[in-house]
Amino acid sequence: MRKQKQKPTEKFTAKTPGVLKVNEKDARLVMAHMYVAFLALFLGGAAGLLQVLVRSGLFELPAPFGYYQILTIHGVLLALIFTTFFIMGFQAASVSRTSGALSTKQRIIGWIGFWMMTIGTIMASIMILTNQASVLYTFYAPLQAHWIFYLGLALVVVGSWIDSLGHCLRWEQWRKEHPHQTSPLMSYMAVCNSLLWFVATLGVAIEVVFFLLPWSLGFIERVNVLLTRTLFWYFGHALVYFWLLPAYMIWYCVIPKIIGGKIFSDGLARLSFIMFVLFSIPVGLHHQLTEPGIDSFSKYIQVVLTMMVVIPSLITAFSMLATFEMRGRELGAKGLFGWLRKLPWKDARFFAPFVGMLAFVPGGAGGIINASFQMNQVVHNTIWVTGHFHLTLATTVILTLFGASYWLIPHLTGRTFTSSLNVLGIIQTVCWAIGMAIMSFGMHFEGLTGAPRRSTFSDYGGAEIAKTWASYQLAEAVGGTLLFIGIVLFLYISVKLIWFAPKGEQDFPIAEVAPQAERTPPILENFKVWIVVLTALILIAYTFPIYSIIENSPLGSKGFKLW
Ligand code: HAS
Repeated sequence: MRKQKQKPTEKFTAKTPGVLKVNEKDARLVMAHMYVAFLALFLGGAAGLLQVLVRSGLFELPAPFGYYQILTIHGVLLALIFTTFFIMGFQAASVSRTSGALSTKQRIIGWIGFWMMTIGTIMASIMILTNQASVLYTFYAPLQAHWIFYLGLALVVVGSWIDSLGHCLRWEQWRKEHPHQTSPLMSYMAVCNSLLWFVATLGVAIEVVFFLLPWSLGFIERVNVLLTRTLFWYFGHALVYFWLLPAYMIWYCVIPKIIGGKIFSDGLARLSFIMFVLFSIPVGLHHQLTEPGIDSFSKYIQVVLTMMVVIPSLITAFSMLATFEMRGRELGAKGLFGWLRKLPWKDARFFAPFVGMLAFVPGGAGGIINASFQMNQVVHNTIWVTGHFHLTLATTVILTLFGASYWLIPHLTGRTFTSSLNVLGIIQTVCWAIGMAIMSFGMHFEGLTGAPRRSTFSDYGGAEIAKTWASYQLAEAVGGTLLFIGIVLFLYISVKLIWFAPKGEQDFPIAEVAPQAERTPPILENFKVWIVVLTALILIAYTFPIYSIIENSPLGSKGFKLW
């Protein structure tokens, strides 16, 4: 008998019987985060479009806007605001779905965090829009922004601590209600990411509260530039894993379900997350390998630790390939790569994250090049680095979050991801992938010839080398334009999923663990042990460089406003 073809609409909305749903009140909290995130995505994306056009020499910004102001809007709104709001909302949904509804107290905590972050975002955005904080998303001293900008960012950080506290409390409650059981994987992962975030943001909190804020208020005249930058990077590299881990939550827990398979190993997934908690933070000096005020041995230690933080990504690559292959073979795939043909290529919920995974192969390899002490001398402060993070953050992570929105948003709003929206989702992914391939590879190759990053258009006084950059910059403008079209398409799909798609029930897919997987070692759930190890690693990596920076610190610098 011929098997009946499944209608796409059913396929994309299929419900798993007996699964938990995100509680309705929690859904409202999550959606509030999504509204801010999507607004930030639109404004930040528009700033990105202007930027590539200006940088290619095709367009001049009308007064009073300046290139570095637009660059700050782009970086702050996309890298800091869009990501933090999306991730906090996504974590709340994941915990509510896998551990059960938040209690009233936990939900109130979530709302307090959300409003603090929103007020902070408004304060920082007003300062950037009125050109009082064109200091880029890394806000390095001695560039000095208005104090309201720093206070706004501090509120975003403290708000996110409060927000994620609610997620951790819900996980803790589940553990008390289910003694001696392994906690739900997705909630556990959300707790790992919250812990990583809390410990990492301590660095930037100290930088802002004790240095930049009093300095911009005029309470202190000078700041130690190297110390503040080191505190920033203590936070800054872990920040990239705070972005990456929600994508890995989706890869490990959701993608296997979408393809009809199982999680390869719960224990391996938890091990990779614990390794991220341990090794994400004591590696910030690899952003400062060319910094003259830090000794080579401290840099060497952190380069070694950076290679450790590559391992959990390799574990993840292995786990994903194993999941795909297991499922493919179950469906009768033959040969070494026959399983590839069995994957659901026409399902945007799978296709978008998969393209993200593919981008992480060159993106991750580029990271290893950056982290290699000598090779960093070639690429540091060139536009290669910008190419690197557009592959990792703006493709691997963002495409995964886009793909997740296609089931998460309708799940929360009580609508369905129809087959026509699915087709749009595939087109959106293709548009993004082509745009990013053109833009990011242009940036990588341009960077290898020494083109600087964080710089507006210049012909560098007619220098020969600058002439060779023109074609790359044109390619970046073409790629960047496609990316903006991708953002508009994604937001169009999201608006449909929020307000206009047909009402119905959309599944929040969560996979089960493969029956042949090993038992999860209980030690992986014992955060006390991991916090002790993490503290020891941070002390080993940072005690000497921080001591040495303070001991040998020069007078410090007054603030500069170069815009
Ligand atoms: Fe990075 C700079 C090193 C990962 C983001 N990085 C940046 C900046 C950002 C950023 C934003 O060591 C710029 C900051 C600034 O403004 O100055 N990065 C690394 C290393 C990794 C890495 C070692 N970065 C990321 C991720 C990011 C991100 C992830 C965002 C989400 N990065 C650096 C360094 C610098 C840097 C230096 C400073 C450069 C400088 O001089 O300024 C690693 O974590 C990468 C490990 C990843 C892998 C890939 C594993 C592959 C997987 C895909 C599996 C595929 C499948 C599908 C299953 C080893 C998991 C396959 C299917 C088939 C059919 C084949």
